[in-house]
Amino acid sequence: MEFVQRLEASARRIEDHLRVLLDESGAATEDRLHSAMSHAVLAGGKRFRPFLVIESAALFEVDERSALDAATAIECVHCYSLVHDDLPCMDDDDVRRGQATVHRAYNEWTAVLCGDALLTLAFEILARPTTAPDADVRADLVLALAKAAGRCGMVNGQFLDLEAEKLGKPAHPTIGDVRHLQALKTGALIACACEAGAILGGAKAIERAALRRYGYHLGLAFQIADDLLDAEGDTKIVGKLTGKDDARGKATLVTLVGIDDARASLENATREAIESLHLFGGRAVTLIEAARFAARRTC
Ligand code: GRG
Repeated sequence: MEFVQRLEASARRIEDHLRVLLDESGAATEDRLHSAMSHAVLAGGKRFRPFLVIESAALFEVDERSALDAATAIECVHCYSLVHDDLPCMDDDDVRRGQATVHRAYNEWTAVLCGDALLTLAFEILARPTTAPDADVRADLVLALAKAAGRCGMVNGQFLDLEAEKLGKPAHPTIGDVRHLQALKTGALIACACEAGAILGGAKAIERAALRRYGYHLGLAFQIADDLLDAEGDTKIVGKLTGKDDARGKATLVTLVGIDDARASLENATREAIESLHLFGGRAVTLIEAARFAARRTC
């Protein structure tokens, strides 16, 4: 199967599982919160992070249901972050995944609570014995996701991003500042998705570290590709407004060093990601293709 077909097939499985877990979470009644959560999680999206969980878990022959649960939990965190990022007090976006953002389709307080509910649902999923029978494995997953999503991970990256945009701090961001911010905002959750498979599979420390390193470089590549899409992409294909970074004077690798050098950094990060997988040999072929996909994506 071609890589893109494989990614799409995995996305359908994640969506089916998201539907089941949303209903199981006690929100089976069709109230507006359930509806907002469904709007946030079921409206498309590449499902790239859950794909990484499933493919990294496949390296260690992890049970399918466990991998699917952990993958879905990480997608819930990703979807929550998008809902909150789109809020008027943050990035103030009207369109996400080609449809109205949650605060636009519902209202602001519903969007805040919808994000909160998705974030907590993620940890509820990871804490269930069905996700992993071994309590130490569950605790390890919870710890890894909390660190990646929280104060020293994605939330910190988002904070630095907003501080830069709204308060002009730092006044003259360097490439190092931008890379640090992006590694936290985008890279931490991607690295966690790659590491999750190793945690589920009881991998050796060296294998787990390799997947983390892969995730780190993949996260950088994914973000540079995002910046390039913002600079060059078509809103209709990307599924959100493009050209925003330049309009807002936002510091990204593209705005700091230009398109050509950003492309060179993207190639570099992709190569580093692929090299990180060498100890898995031919078993990592899909993860290698995932790195190439992240670099060349058009949405
Ligand atoms: C609100 C704590 C908090 C964090 C928000 C994810 C995020 C942090 C902000 C989104 C803004 C953004 C453009 C980030 C850069 C890269 C990124 C995460 C893009 C969106 O992820 P994709 O491309 O989206 O995987 P889909 O829709 O395919 O899931």
